[in-house]
Amino acid sequence: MALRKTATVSSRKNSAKSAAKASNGGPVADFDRDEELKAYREMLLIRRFEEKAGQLYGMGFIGGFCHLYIGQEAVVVGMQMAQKEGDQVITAYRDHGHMLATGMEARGVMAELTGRRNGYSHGKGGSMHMFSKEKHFYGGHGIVGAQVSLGTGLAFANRYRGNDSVSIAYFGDGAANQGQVYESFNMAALWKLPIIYIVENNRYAMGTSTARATAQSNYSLRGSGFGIPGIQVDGMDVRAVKAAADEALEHCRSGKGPIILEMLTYRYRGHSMSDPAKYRSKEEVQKMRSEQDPIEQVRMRVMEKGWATEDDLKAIDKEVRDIVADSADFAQADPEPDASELYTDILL
Ligand SMILES: Cc1ncc(C[n+]2csc(CCOP(=O)(O)OP(=O)(O)O)c2C)c(N)n1
Ligand SMILES: [Mg+2]
Repeated sequence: MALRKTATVSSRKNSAKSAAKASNGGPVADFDRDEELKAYREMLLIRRFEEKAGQLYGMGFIGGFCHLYIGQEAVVVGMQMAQKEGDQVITAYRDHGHMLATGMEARGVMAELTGRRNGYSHGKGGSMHMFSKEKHFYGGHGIVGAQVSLGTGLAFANRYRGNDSVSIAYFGDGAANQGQVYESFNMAALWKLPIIYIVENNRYAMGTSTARATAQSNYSLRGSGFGIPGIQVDGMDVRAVKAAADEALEHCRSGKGPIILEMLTYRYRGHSMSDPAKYRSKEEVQKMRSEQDPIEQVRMRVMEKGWATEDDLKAIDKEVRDIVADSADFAQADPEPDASELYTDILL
């Protein structure tokens, strides 16, 4: 599918591009060896962390909701590689990958998942409710679409304060049908707020496919009524995400207001830990995994270019596995919060 834009966006000449193209014909950033290996490591960290979270859930160490991000790693990693210090991130409940990408500690995220004292919300928030002011991560929200309005508020604050930070609000294809998204679009366009709206189009909202629920399934066009430009991005190719991120950040920082990036992506696991998986075939999932996996794409490229050997990649895998294993050990050894904490950190 060709790259589509609904309005003129900033010139592409500033971002590094190569002759290579993403699977939808869009541009890709020209990564050097270090960038490829950084992307590989960051995506692998998220994948291994999520696999471990899935295991701990199955063993009963994690209670409540838990939505895994496996398959979508290129989206947050490509975005994060383009961001600068001070840019804010806000997302929904499928949030562990976003947190790790901002540099939040695996130990603190895992301890929160297991409801322990040293978790990011002191064990009282769980999977969907973690925050880090230090890393500019504003949650973790369970109300579908709420983070879009909150993220618009963050952008308003940046504009009001006159800084050049950009707010990045992630939401799903299902959330894109919520009313408050369009109220937010209106205000963001009216006041030219520096915000990137990222639709993570993973094709399903719980068990409902976009084809069944959505009149306009090209989400990059959803801002056209407000004059908000949009770009459709191959969200399985981390270089395509980085190229789009560079362009979108430049657009926002130069005072042109909001922009939408629709990331064409896919989640491999169920919606949450309890998912009957009857709404799609195993073959569909397998096809995506074998043909478009974001981590495998980088692995193939670096091997082909001779930028890394099997052993180099194994060493990265080991380093990542050690971090994840350490986070799981830490989370299981960490005590639960004391009963006296029941009424701290909450609004009564
Ligand atoms: C306001 C609201 N309505 C309904 C729900 C129940 N719900 C939770 S997740 C979800 C699907 C959202 O899908 P999407 O936005 O595509 O995100 P994804 O899970 O694919 O990441 C729904 C309907 C909710 N949490 N909040
Ligand atoms: Mg979805």
